[in-house]
Amino acid sequence: HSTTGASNSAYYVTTPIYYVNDRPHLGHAYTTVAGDVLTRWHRQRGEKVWYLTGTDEHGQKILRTAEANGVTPQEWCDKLVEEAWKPLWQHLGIANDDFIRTTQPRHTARVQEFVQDLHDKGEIYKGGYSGPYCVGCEEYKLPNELLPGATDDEKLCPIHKKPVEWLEEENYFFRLSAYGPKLLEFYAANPDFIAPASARNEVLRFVEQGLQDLSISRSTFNWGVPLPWDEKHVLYVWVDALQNYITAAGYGADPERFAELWPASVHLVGKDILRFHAVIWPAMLMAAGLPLPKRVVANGWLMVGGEKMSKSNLTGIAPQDLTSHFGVDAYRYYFLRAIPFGTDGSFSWEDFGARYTSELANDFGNLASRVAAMVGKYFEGSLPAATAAGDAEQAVADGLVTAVRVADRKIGEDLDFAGGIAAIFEFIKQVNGYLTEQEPWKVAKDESAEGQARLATILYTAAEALRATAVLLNPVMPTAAQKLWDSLGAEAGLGSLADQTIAAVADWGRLPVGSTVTKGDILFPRLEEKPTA
Ligand code: ME8
Repeated sequence: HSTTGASNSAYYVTTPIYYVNDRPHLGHAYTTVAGDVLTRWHRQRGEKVWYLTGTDEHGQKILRTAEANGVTPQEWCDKLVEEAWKPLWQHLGIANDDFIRTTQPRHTARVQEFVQDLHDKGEIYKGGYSGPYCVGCEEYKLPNELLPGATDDEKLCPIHKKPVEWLEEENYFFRLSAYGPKLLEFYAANPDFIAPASARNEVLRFVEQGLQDLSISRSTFNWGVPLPWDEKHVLYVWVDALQNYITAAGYGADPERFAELWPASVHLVGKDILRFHAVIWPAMLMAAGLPLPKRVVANGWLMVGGEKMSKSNLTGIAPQDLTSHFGVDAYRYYFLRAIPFGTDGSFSWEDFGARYTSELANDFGNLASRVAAMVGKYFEGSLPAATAAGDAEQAVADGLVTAVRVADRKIGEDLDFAGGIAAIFEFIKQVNGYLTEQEPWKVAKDESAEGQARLATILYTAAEALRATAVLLNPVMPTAAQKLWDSLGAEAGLGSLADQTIAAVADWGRLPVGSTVTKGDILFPRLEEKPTA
């Protein structure tokens, strides 16, 4: 069963393919974790989902890094992919279905066919271009967007704050300028194509100014995909890179798979690369006669000291420094919960520590361990039946219905991760409030049949609420959710956590009476002192 439309279509999510000139940092992990949560949420709906990430390995930036390190570019890429990028995604529990590398023949061969096709259709012509170029962005810049440098002659890239270089080349051009009106028509007909609204407006303003044709080849170096009709040129790295989304999906190689996956449901990107995805990529697909992706969603920037966090201003914090302190689950949770998706945000140890303690350890972790402890103490770990339910219990069940509805819309549709997670934690707060009001530890002292029936009802209600919480938080914090599932003894009656659907999660009373509840691992242990280094 699928809610994505045609029965053969999968929910296909992509991340940018990252440059492997250096190791991954918090910014890359931010986009990839967001994509993973989105992916897992749709899986939890029972949909067919495909999650793609990978690496961008051609271009001048990679070539220069390899040269500076005295190895071939291929050796450099192989090393970074295997030693840094793949291990980080594994460490963070990223459940990607494929990992595309742009140096793989399954990519380069298809890319050559794609551009040959555009060439055959007259979409590509030979011309000359000169202009300021930023190697960091791998992009020609417009003179009016540059910042002043140290001398009169020096101009800086507005993103990298590094000097641009003057490039003058004879190369091939894609007739991008012809697509301005068609793109504007497309944006108007598909108001949800670009999100958030700020990103959409930026793209509209940019395209309304008129587009220039795009230089799509380089002849001054050879680390790239050779143009099939003129092998002295390699394809511009961005044109090569964007096509990963279709080459990985089986374009030109596996028509059945391609029909299932393409067009992508969501391209997740940082706002720095919005134009490539919302202007150049759709124009090239139009030129090739292929369907356009359904959505391009831009995340904001993680900032350090008021600047976009980048390889050069990291202040030395790697994702692993944070996971070793807070754990992987809390890491996945924190950035999505603390920063509204689409806006810029800063990381601080203090804020992370505060949320960890109040939201994860106290509100969520303590609730789970208190409930398990009481079922253990009063009912020998066998979940009792709720035979005396009333308005208070109904209110908890109603709260769950709301939480599921809101979270499903916000996470699954709007990519408002902070809002969706907040809705789930509202429910957790409600359950805590319910226990505070019902005072099961006092009710336990009433040994009458009514007293024991109330105690059983309260504990069933709390455990059943936790059952739902485990499912709802599984996409965000899979390890903690699994521990909770285990501690509720839910698998025996309900099957695996992965098999629980969002549609059924609010059906009250699913956790079977008699489930074996045990006090498992503490979900979020007290933090050690913050590392000083
Ligand atoms: O641009 N905050 O690769 P890249 C949030 N190879 N997200 C950030 C970030 C930050 N401070 N820094 C990086 C490229 N990102 C191209 C992409 S796609 C066909 C080719 C994330 O290694 C964000 O998603 O520079 C951004 O778009 C991406 O990393 C850029 O990674």
